[in-house]
Amino acid sequence: MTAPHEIPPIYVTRPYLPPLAEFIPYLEKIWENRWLTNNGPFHQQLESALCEYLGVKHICLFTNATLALITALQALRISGEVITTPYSFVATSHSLLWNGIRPVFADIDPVTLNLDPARIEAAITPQTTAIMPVHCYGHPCDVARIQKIADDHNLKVIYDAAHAFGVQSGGVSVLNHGDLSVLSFHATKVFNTFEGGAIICHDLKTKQRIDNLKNFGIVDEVTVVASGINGKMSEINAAFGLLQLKGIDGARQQRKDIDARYRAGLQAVAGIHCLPDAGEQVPNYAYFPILVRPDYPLSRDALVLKLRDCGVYARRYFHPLITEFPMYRGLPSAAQSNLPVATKAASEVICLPIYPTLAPEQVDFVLRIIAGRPAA
Ligand code: T4K
Repeated sequence: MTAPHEIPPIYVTRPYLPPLAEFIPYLEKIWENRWLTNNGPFHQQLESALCEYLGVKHICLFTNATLALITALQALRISGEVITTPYSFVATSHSLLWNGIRPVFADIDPVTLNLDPARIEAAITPQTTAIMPVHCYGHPCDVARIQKIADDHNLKVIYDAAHAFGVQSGGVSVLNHGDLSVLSFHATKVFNTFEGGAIICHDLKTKQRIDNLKNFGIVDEVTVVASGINGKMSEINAAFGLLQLKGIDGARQQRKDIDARYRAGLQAVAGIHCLPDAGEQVPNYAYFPILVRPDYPLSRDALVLKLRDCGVYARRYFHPLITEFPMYRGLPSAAQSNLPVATKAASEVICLPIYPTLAPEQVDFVLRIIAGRPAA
């Protein structure tokens, strides 16, 4: 089946962009202020606006989530071993290596594809200092069990919440769990500032330490107290974030509609498994992963190619597992035998296109390819 000529490529995601004309007044203001970065007025406004929208106490904006993860580990003085998931984007574990920390990979839960708390507990050694779980695809981890393990073993918890913008669980933001949470505002995310990220923390003292670490460790003109990085968000990125925030609820509703259309359309397709829907939680519909099981007529990779031939650029997030990359595969915890659930998920997953401007007819087109039905 080939894509009709008028159908442009359908990517796994497209950035949500408000009308260009609405951004011009923000640019004019930046030109007028001549304040381009280093905690400028739009930066401060975005921090306040996000605290309110997300329902969190403190937020520290960053250039991207990778630098935010690296800084979060530094802020809590994490060393030794950190337990994390192999089923994520490679930035999660790279942040550990950048700090000289040894990643210890634990397997994931077969239903949520998030770190399995029982496997976290089993991976603890005297060198373990922290846990770095990922709210994969924006689905909340088992935060209560992870906190109990952390409390029992005196460990810190840093959530890689790159996918979890706006997600709530038990009536509160999922970002309020753990010691720190890190968001990504990359172009491919639910809320984007072109590039960007943030650390969420719960007290002012920690915010001050993080703000200091993202500004070279500078305290004042003559005092540098740590080997901090340059992780600051510029005024252009912050201004774009403020504009984008105005339309975010509408964009999330459009994602929700697409999620529902996929679920209904895939219900009867043998061999295609969708992850459970959000139930009582407030999700953000960041991704739409499906698992291609053996009773589907094609292999996962054959379906990816078939979609691509039709102009649909679905992605295999997260294949390969992080543990298959050369800088990790020699670690004992990276062995496939330690990670059977993650290994299976990575061999079955396809993330289907989901973004606010994806039209219902485009969703139906993707569904027809998967169902093996001829074009309408
Ligand atoms: N932790 C987790 C769990 C993460 O998933 C990520 C990032 C991070 C940490 C680190 O966050 P940041 O440091 O990036 O803030 C993408 C993103 O680059 C990456 O941010 C994201 N996770 C990861 C899951 O996906 P790629 O290599 O797949 O991106 P790329 O360039 O192939 O883009 C995917 C599709 O998106 C394209 O086919 C088309 C569309 N696209 C992309 C861009 C950049 C656009 O339409 N416009 C664009 O500007 O990694």
